[in-house]
Amino acid sequence: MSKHAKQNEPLVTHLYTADPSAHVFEDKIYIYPSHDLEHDGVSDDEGTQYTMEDYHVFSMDDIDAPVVDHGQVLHMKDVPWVSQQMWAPDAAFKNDTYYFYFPAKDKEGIFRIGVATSDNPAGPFKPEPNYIPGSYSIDPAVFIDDDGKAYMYAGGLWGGQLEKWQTGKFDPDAGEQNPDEIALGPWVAPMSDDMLTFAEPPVEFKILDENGKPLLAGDEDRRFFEAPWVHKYNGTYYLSYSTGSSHYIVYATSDNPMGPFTYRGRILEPVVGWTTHQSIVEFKGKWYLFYHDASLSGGIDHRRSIKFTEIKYNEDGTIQTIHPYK
Ligand code: FUB
Repeated sequence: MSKHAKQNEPLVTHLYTADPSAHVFEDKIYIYPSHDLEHDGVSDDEGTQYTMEDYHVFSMDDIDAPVVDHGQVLHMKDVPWVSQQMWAPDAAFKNDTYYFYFPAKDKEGIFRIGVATSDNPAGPFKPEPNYIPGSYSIDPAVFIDDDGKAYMYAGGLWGGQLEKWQTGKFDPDAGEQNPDEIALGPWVAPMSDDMLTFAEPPVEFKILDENGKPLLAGDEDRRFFEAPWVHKYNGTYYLSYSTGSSHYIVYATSDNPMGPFTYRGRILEPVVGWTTHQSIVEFKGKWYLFYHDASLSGGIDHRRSIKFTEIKYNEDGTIQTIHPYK
């Protein structure tokens, strides 16, 4: 089943899809989203409503071409360490291999990040038997720099459990930060050459304000919540992310892929639904934001649809804010 891709319209209508990570592989756009299941179960701050179990991969030969569903590429039952909730994934290409990264809860109910491989960007993907040692929380995004070095970024508050790792160990009782504490940032880890493990343990990095001071936890319009994504434009590293409770996609920049990053502004105003999650990719000389909203399901937050729109940079490198329904 496929329809022609159109900006700001659902790219997929026969399934609910979210958290699109878009990449250009083999001259096409490949999209690696989550797959929202239709259910009427519990909805809470832990994200229990996101009971996803598998992944599909989609591709577009061009920006207005039909969207092709390559079918189920990985299912929970094929991953020995996973107990539930296969959330926002990403993919990368190196060593003539396609790597698919996905977060899920392990048998202890702790979010970890797994990896699966294929020789085809459309999968299917064969999972490694265990999660990546040292990985935790959700929303992995892998960025490969011009020198070939790869970095994984990840993290997400609340249901994503990031605040439970503040001591370096998982504390199931750890609660939210106080508003005047320095906000928790995402973590970054350089990947080993085999792309299956970390070359160095994950380190948290901060997002700074215009005066070089770390953003505070109470700064909900700007502080990191989830969905980190890094792209490079004119030699600068751009970290985009969701602010969660205030529902913005914002960005921060750095001259170092390991951070820290400085907050720069808003990319996407709130969409229909609680969550917002993005990726940014260059294709044929233009830049695109892939995102999701819940308009296809009439606003049911765990039945989302992936979309895309073009983004524009100003001369100074800032990104123009997108109003998704204007
Ligand atoms: O799709 C499940 C979770 O919702 C993702 O991991 C978050 O980024 C949010 O979109």
